[in-house]
Amino acid sequence: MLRRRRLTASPFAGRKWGLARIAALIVAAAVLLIACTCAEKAHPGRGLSPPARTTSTNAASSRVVKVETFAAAVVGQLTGGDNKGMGLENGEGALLLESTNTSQGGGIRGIDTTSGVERIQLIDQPGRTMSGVAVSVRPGQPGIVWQLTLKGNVAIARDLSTLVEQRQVSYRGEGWGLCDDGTQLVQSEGSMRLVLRDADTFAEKEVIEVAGGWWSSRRLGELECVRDGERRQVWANLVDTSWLLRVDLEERAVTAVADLAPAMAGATAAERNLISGIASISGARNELWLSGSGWRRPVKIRLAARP
Ligand SMILES: [Ca+2]
Repeated sequence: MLRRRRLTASPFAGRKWGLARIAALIVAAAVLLIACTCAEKAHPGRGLSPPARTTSTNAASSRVVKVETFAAAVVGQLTGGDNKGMGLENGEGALLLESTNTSQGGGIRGIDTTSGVERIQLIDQPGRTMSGVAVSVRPGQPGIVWQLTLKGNVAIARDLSTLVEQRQVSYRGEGWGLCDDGTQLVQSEGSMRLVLRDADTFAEKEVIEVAGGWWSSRRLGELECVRDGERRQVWANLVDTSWLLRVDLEERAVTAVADLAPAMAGATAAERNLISGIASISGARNELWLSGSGWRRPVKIRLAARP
């Protein structure tokens, strides 16, 4: 009773208890603050607003690896044809296919590379400017010749044997170069992008941004798909230059550049910069058919490594 009274009667008893509680609360708050600070360091984004949603694209940037440099020399010339055909492409047999644009309209023609004789000519696209040409051949399926329109937003699918139009497919953007790498179509559109497309439906599958070198500010024009063993590659003309770029489609990288100027003796600077057609030659890895203002007719060139 006495002790209870003494405790309760002490003038400092209640204040001590209050101070102890305050001290305990301060310590607890300090511990909580330290814990929160540590947690924030471990998870910097915790407690913050979620980052803005990023736009998802299917564009894959190309890489730059060791780049070979080639120089071109003329080793042959067609006895027929002219330098105006666009989208040169290897057709069936020794036929060289190219887009034609006449006052009657756009079309396609096939020139025999051995005789230089024009074996087929169709002018069936009035009002359209035709550009890139690609040949798509798959086992067990009829071959297709795909042909682009420069600004018509329409691709023409033709029978490989007759070149007669079978159907049309619409697409967005401009159509410049086109080729088939054996698994898909590769299209350029007047930029540094390569558009990969399904070879049967023409549907867009993926876009490759070709960047990383002095060519980054240029534009890709005419294309030609080639194989180096199992590697799928594409030669592309750099618009308004006399240079070709080789892009490895599996590495997503530029692997070579080729200077065509040495193969255009007598051409003016402006003529050297107008390349309109590139076609591969079966069995000749470093040889190509080329057409452009630097020659009167399509020429066969050989690329040799420049030291
Ligand atoms: Ca071509």
